[in-house]
Amino acid sequence: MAAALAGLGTAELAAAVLAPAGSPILAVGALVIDLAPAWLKELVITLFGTADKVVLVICVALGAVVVAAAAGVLEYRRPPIGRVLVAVAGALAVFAVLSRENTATFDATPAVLAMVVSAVLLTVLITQLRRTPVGAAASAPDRRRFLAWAGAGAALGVLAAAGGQLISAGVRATDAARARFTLPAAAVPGAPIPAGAELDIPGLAPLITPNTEFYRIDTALQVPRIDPATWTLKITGMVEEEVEIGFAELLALPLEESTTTLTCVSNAVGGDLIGNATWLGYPIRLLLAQARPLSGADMVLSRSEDGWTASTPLEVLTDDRNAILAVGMNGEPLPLEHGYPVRMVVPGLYGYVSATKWVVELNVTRFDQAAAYWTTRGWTAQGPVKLSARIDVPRRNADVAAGPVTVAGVAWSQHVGIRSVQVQVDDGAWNDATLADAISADTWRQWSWVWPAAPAGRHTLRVRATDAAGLVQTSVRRDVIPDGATGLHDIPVTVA
Ligand SMILES: Nc1nc2c(c(=O)[nH]1)N[C@H]1C(S)=C(S)[C@@H](COP(=O)(O)O)O[C@H]1N2
Ligand SMILES: [Mo]
Repeated sequence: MAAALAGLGTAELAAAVLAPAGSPILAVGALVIDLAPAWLKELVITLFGTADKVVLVICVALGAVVVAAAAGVLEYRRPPIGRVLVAVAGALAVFAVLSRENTATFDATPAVLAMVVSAVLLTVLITQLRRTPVGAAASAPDRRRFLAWAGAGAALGVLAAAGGQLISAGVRATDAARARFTLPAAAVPGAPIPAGAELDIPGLAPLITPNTEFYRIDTALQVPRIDPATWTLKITGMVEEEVEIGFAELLALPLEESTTTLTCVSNAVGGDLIGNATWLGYPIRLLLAQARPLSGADMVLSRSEDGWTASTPLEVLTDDRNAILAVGMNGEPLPLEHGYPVRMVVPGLYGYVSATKWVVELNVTRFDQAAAYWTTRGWTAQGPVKLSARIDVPRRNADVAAGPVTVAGVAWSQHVGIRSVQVQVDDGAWNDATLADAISADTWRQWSWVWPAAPAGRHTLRVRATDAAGLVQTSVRRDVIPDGATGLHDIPVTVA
């Protein structure tokens, strides 16, 4: 285990200095993400939410420790099987690195280094262990030498890994470029946010979600670090003319501001994988118009720098909704984890079929000719956001005093809009909530209702929304797979 720690730590340092995509642990983790079935991904998100990535890295590291322990025992009992195991693990790491998008042979250097350092130290340690007589006292010289080497190897690994984190060169360059970049002003300001759009109710989700609180979902174990100076977006495939645009050219176009709610297909009823932001960007329909899609095309497969893809109906990107290539989020350059330098934002579609972060290509194609990342893993090819509502206040299991109690939350039916929201107590009648003003049909809408809370005891509060087209939210409970959850959000509360 000390030998593995020394090897993997050295690899982290080498990755930071030489090959940012070369971390063996992160590459194996990324491979696990790509191979994981939809149910497992769901389970991990349900259990750990946005901490899913930390959990994965810990699992891969624990896996490495287990393999290392096995290699140690085997090398002691039946050499060279331990070294063979190290070589197999190293080959797996090399394969994982090379299976990533945009990696070159050179990126496998840290994994090879990890293998060599681990194998050499393993050999040294086992040799010393063999010299130690069975049952030797802890103070025997050979035993002490073995422990000193093992300790030094482990310490070297930890120090190297920590050093790697500190000096991660690629990371710093992108962060500095983002820090220098000031967002251009909007040529077309967004619809003003009405004063009555935000209710002043403690505990209610803010109308605009601050960037730092915005949910994050993606397959990128390592946030792609893109140098905006080299970033380009290509429009390819079934078009009359391929178009390529760089970052400076994009910023020089008349950018438009729009407030749009973004939500994840994995958002369970009542869940928090949803946020609302004011985005700055350029309409995708105008870029597509330059490329002139061929008749017969019905889908745009957008691709990120790290090879993730989304399938968006061409129609949605060419109609008059605010489908944009976004560069700004709530007045700031896109945060790195939300897609810097450029991402897509498309009102009315779940993120997995529309909201490509770190976007570099729009491939105009057909649904019967190409499939996106999640479509090949059990999710539907198209994913319109479902009408839904959530109770934020009171909290689940809250104790409230008898008398008037404010019940409040948000409701959304993107690109259609919300007509009404109703609240039910236990199995009673539906009561109309008061709606806050709408920003647009593309954003969530806050609502509130005052509940004359009585009698004392446990009660269930339930919410349902009706969209602007008259569709009433269904009470049928369906899981998030394959195209988004349905059912009504309810919470238990106790009246004192
Ligand atoms: N490159 C890339 N873009 C991506 C994803 C991804 O895994 N990779 N995930 C998508 C999904 S499933 C969602 S819900 C949204 C989430 O965007 P956010 O993390 O900014 O909230 O991003 C989308 N864009
Ligand atoms: Mo998602």
